[in-house]
Amino acid sequence: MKSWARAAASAVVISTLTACAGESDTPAQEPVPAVAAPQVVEIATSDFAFTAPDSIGAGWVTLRMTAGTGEFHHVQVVRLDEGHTFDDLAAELAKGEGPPPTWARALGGANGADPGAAVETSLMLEPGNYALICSIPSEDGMPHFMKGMMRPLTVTGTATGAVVPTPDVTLTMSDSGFAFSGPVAAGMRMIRVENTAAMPHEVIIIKLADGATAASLLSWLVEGMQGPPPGSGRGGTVALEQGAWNMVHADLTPGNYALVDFMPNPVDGRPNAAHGMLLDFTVE
Ligand SMILES: [Cu+2]
Repeated sequence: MKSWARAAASAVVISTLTACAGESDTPAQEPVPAVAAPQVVEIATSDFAFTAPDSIGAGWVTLRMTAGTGEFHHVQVVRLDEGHTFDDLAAELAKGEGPPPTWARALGGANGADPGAAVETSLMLEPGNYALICSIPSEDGMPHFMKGMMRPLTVTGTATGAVVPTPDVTLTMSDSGFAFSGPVAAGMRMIRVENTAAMPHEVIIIKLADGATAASLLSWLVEGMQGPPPGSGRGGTVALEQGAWNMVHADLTPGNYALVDFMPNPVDGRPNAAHGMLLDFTVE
C-alpha cells in the first residue's frame, strides 16, 4: 500500500518578553511572564483501540495522533457537562440512534492521518471529564466506538501558561461552507479552524492526487471508496460544536488541496461535503 501522507511535524515558537533597561541608575525590571511548554498528548490508534493517557493537565494541549496501519481513525474530543459521566455517554451511544446528547460537547480533535502517519491539533481544555471517541464506521456500518474506540479522559488542575500560537490563517466553517481568511502559503502552517454554524462540522485537509479535485474526491467517497484514495491526509479536526475552535498543524507542500467534511448530514445522512462543505484550494 502506498503511503499517502507525511507525518506532520510540530513547531511551536515561544517568545519570551525581556525587560528593557531604562536610562536611569535603577533599570526597570518588567516582570517576565511564566511560559510553560505546550503539553503534547500522544494518542495512538489501532483497530480498534486508543492508546492514550487517562489524565492530563488543563490548558493549551496538542493532541498528536499516530495512526495505525489498519482502518482510518480519528480522535474526537467530547467534553461531558457536569453531572454526566463517561458511562452515561457510553449508554447513550450504545443506543445507536438519534443525535448525541446535548451535555456531550464536541470540541474537535485530531483527524486526517494516513495509515502510519501522525497529525497534530491543539485546543484549550478546561478541567473536567472528557471522552475520546472514534466514530468512523467500518465496512459493516458499525462505528468504531462500538468496537472499543472510546475511552475516558480526565483533565485536571488549572490552565498552564503555555502560549497559544498565532495562526497563519483562519478557516471558518459556516452554513455556506468553508472560507479561509486569506491565501495559504506552503510550509508548516497553524490553521485556526472555527465553526460558526449551528450544526457541528469537521474538516479534513487532503492533498489531491494529480488530476483529482474536491468533487472527484467526494465521488470516490460516495461510490464506496473503490481503488486508492485520490489524495493524502494532511490533518484536520473532528466535529466542532458552534463557537468551538481548534488549531490544526498542517505541513503543506505546494499543490492542489481539498477541504472535506465527511460528517453525515442530519437531513439525509449524506456527507456534509455533498451539501457544500467541500472546497478546492491551492498552496503555492
Ligand atoms: Cu476508528
